[in-house]
Amino acid sequence: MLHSPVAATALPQSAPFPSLSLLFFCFYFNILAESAQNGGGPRMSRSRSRSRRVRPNVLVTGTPGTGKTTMSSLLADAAAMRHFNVGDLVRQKGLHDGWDDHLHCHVINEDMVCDELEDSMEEGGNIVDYHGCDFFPERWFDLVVVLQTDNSVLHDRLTSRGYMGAKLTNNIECEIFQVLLEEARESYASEIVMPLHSNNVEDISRNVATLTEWINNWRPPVRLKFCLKECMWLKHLVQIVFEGQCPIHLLVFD
Ligand code: DAT
Repeated sequence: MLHSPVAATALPQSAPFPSLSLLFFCFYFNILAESAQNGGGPRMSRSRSRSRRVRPNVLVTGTPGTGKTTMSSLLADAAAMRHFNVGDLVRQKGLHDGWDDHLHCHVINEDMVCDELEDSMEEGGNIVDYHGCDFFPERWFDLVVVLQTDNSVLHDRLTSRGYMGAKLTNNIECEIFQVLLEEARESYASEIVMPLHSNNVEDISRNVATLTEWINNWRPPVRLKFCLKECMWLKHLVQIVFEGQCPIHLLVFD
């Protein structure tokens, strides 16, 4: 039988298993990629360790009055998650830099809020509800829900809450121009941003059911993560299998 001369010379004697070689290089670059991810970017700087959470974190955002707190609290009960209402947390723990007389609200201290939430977020199983989303570390969330309400419905909700003047106008405009949806899409991967209507009680029930199912079906993303020690162990195993003749060039590990 004739053999192709190209094929016969293409593979050096010392490396008869190029696919395994390739595999090891993949592991190596995986390590590099992991370390770059853990240290990369300003929003990753709060913690260098990659999360090992087994339950997801969900951010529920939207203009004030769209129903974040109502929906989040029902969802927390239905899916056995912790609910953090960031507005309440800021008031209760004093995570602010004083009072804004113009907008009649506290000036939130974003760093203090993130520090307060960090440990819980690392554990997973949290629903965070807040009318802003661009200052949280991106790595915290597996799903970002943006609640949306028709302007006339929202207007009635906000006036019955006592909003008036600039505060009322700003919030209605915020909803008209879909500011929170845009902020969410700019701050998180578009595939994890989920806009949901929140006009009536049927919407609440449907949203809670949809999100409960999503949470219960969530599995941690599979990440090929090999540390150098594990790779060396694998190299030794291959050497034993091939009776001391390791066919793989492992220059990157030597
Ligand atoms: P947010 O947390 O976004 O400020 P909320 O949960 O406090 O909003 O709700 C504001 C008010 O509107 C409150 O009285 C409950 C009501 N509400 C919220 N979502 C609703 C919905 N989908 N249908 C009817 N009423 C709703």
